[in-house]
Amino acid sequence: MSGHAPRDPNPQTIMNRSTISFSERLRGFLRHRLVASPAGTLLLFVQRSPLVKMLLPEAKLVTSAGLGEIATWTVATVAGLGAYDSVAGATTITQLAPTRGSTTVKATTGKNLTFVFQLSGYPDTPGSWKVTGLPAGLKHADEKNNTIDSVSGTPTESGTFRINITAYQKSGYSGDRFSKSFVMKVAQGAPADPPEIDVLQPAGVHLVDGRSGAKFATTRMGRKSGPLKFTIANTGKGDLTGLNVTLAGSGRRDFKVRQPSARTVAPGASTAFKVFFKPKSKGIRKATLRISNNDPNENPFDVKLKGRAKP
Ligand SMILES: [Ca+2]
Ligand SMILES: [Ca+2]
Repeated sequence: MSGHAPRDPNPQTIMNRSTISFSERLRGFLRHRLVASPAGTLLLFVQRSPLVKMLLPEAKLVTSAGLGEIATWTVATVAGLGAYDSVAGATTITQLAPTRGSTTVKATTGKNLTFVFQLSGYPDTPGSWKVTGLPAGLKHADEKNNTIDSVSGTPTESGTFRINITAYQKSGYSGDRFSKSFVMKVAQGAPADPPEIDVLQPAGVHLVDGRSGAKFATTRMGRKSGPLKFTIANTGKGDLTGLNVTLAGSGRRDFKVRQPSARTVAPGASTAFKVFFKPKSKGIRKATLRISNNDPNENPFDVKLKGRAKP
């Protein structure tokens, strides 16, 4: 008999107090597994082990005659034969929703997901839960003292994610633990509210991405022309974000840009920026004005620039 007082068995247990010695020994074998109540441990073992036929009579024998050594020998043999893992398998974390029983969780960016999971086969209620590997946009409910926990939200990144869930016997992620991995497959969904970029120069003239051009007045080499003002409007339903203006092409050093005053434009709003011609060499100078943005089909938005430099 071990020195400390045994805990009260779970009411549902089939065992009585006379099995505590056996149970304590069994608990010793399984101490790295998620086991709490000694009687509960034995119950799990008896219920779930493939060696149930072998063990159940032994347990009864222990109960009636107190022959703990036989039971201990049996457990040691079971552990040695590799049944140890099947004992651990009695406790499991399963998916309740959206796909009950599956280890794969399917999701789509932009669509709400509620992933519910449950710890079963364990006599105690987990004190705390930990979830790692979630894609952006999802949040762990972080339940306390609950056999059921969940993750919900709207995924914002697509891909395949390995989600690891751990149930802890006690609060603060302590005590015995049990972990389970799930594969979350997040498909790319169409943005519900895309932005729509509209670039105007001069005011009132709508430019076409990759085709339209803007021409500067003839300028002396080394001098700076007057500015051409470009307006960026958002005629879509979602925010136009990530605005950044750069220059490309052979004559990119012959022009100067000032970044738009706003990097994000709300639906129905606009911002503006200026471009100057400051040629370093004579003749016709060309470059491409490149507006980075998050419009689904006009990123980057390109405009051809042209100017003539005189000596
Ligand atoms: Ca567009
Ligand atoms: Ca457009």
